[in-house]
Amino acid sequence: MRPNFVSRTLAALALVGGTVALPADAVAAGRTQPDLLVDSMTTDVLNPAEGETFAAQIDVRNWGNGDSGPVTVTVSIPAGLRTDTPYAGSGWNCTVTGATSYSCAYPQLLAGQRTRLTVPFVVAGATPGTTVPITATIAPDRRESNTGNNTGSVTVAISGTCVVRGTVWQDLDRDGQRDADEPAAGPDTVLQVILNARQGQAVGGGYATVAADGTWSVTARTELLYDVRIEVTGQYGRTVADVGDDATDSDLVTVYQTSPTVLLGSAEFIAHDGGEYVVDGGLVTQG
Ligand SMILES: [Ca+2]
Ligand SMILES: [Ca+2]
Ligand SMILES: [Ca+2]
Repeated sequence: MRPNFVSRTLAALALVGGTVALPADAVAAGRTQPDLLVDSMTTDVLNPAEGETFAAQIDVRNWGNGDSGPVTVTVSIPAGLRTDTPYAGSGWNCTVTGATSYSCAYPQLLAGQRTRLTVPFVVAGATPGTTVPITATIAPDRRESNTGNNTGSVTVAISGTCVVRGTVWQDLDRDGQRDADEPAAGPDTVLQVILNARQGQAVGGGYATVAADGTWSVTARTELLYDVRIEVTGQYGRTVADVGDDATDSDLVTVYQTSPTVLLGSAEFIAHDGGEYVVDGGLVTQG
C-alpha cells in the first residue's frame, strides 16, 4: 500500500506546472499567504416584514495557504434596515458603528478554515415589495495575496400583503368553464383551502374555508412562491384546467392525493405586494 500511495502522490504533484509542487507546509514561512474571502451570504428568512428581526449569515473563509492575522468584517446597514443587539458566542465580536454598519472581529483564520458570521437586522422603514442589499467586506490582511474576493452581498425581499382568493364550483357538463346554471361547491364538499409557501426559508401561507357560495380568500405575505391546494371529499376530482376564459375556468392543474380525501393543486405563482391572485376550482364527480 505505502509505496503505491507515495508514487501516486509524486505523480500528481509532478503534473502541477511541470515542476514538483511542494505541500504548503514545506514552503518557507515567509512565502505563505492568507486569502480571506466572503464565501457566501444568505438570510435566515427570505421575506421579512416591517418590524421583524432576521439574520444575515456570512460564510468567511481563508482560501490561502497561510494563516491570517486578526479578521475584521464590516457589514453595511442599508436604508430600510436597522441594527439589533449583536449575537454572542460564535467567536465573533461585533459592535455597531454609528447606525450604518457592524464591525465584527474574529481572532484568526487558519489556512483553509471557514467560519460563519451571523448578524441581526430589523426591518425599519423599507418599502414592502422591494429588495434591500446587505454587503459584507473583509478588511485585507496585511499579507493577503488577493483582495478582489473580500466583498460579498445578499439581497433580502421585504414582505408586503396580497390577497389570494377563488371560487370552487361543480362543473356539471365537464367543459372546464363555469356556466350560469352550475352550483357552488360549499363547505360540505370543500374541506379546506391551503395557501402553501413553496420555499422553506420563506414566511407565509395560510388556510381558508369556503363559504356556501364556494368563495374563499386568504390575506397573505408576499415576495415568495405559492401554490393553492384544495382538499375535497373523496367522490370529487378536478375538471379540465385552463380551458377558455381565465375568468371562468378552473385553475387546478395537479392531483396530490386521491384517498381518503382528494387534494388538488394550482400552478405556482410569485406573490407581490398589493397583488390579487385568483385560483378557481372546478370539481367533477368521480367514477
Ligand atoms: Ca481575499
Ligand atoms: Ca361547465
Ligand atoms: Ca382562472
